[in-house]
Amino acid sequence: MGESWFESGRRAIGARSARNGCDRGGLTFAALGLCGALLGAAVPGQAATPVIFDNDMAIDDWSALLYLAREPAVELLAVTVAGSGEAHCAPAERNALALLKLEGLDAEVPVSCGDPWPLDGYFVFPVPWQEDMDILSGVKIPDSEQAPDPRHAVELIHDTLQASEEPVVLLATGPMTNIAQWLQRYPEDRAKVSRVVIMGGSLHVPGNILVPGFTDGHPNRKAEWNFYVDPLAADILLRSGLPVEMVGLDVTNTVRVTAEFAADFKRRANNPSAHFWDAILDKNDWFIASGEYYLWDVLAALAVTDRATYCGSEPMPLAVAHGATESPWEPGSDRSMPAQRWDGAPRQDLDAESAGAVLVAADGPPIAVCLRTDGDAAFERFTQVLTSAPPAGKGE
Ligand SMILES: [Ca+2]
Repeated sequence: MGESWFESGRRAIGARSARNGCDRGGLTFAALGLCGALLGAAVPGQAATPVIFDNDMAIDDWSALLYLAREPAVELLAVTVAGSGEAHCAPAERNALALLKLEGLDAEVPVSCGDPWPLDGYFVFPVPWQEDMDILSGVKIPDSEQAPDPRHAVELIHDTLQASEEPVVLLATGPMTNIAQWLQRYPEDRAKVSRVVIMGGSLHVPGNILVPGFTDGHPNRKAEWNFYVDPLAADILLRSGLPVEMVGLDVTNTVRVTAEFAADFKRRANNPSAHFWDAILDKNDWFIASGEYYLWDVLAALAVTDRATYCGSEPMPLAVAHGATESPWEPGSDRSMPAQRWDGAPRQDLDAESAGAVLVAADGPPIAVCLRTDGDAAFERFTQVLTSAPPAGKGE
């Protein structure tokens, strides 16, 4: 630990600028006039967007992380894990660092986890999913030699924002636990945030909690998983007044992963990150065949760089249901959570039937609800970034 995190962060920014290949001398793509043309979103001379990626290290968080690491229009500042989400903290941190190592970024992008439970309630993702996410679906990649950042995820978000000279995009693709805690602990950080892009919620379409073979009999028909697991956190964020863009099931339903997409990706895979993702698709062929797998988090990541294409939105004030109940839903609850919530109040049982449902509020700050997207463009852009030759200066 001979270097402060701030210094390492500055070094990472320099490294990423070189990776982007658009602002260095020598034989770069920029010098050849190809920087923007080859990789689409990056424009020579245009600074990359600084992003903090708060996620829960599940299957499509992995692909979103690789996309962000390779996307020239993104400057990935930090990765924080919502421990309330689909993977457990320790394996999630280890896996995030291993994925960053595929792109040579594990020494430059700090990774840390937050609380391993939601703000309130006892809901968890199905245990078989958690176990599969903890082991990257059984796909082996080399571990990073880097240790996770010792700070709590909320502290890492705060410090990263304070260190950034430019406003930062928060991209959240797990339960909003870390984001809600950060908002309450560091309200002065708001000015440092340009946008909050989230994968979560469903407004005009049914939820996705009921999954045959995993959650049979579940009473919830409205919620999306990230909102369901920590509905109080989602409600705090949507009512916060921050500029939130909600990439929910209304648009992610248009990016269903198909066997045809997987075959096309396999044909184009040409580097370690792409080969990893190809192996994940192979391991999850059953998931693809079920018709239940979508590029949820990837679509939110794409909206960070190209909102016009991926998030045609309408503004409306929203809230998220998180009512308590005297009749808890025991399947899918974890009673090992602390009896107290994050704020010291008693942890409550939340109503499983309504938890996480998105409600149109009578008033309040408007949320940009994404209702239109270009699914074909999303698949192509994702594949293009994951299979493009590394930008000049990239790679060790
Ligand atoms: Ca996720």
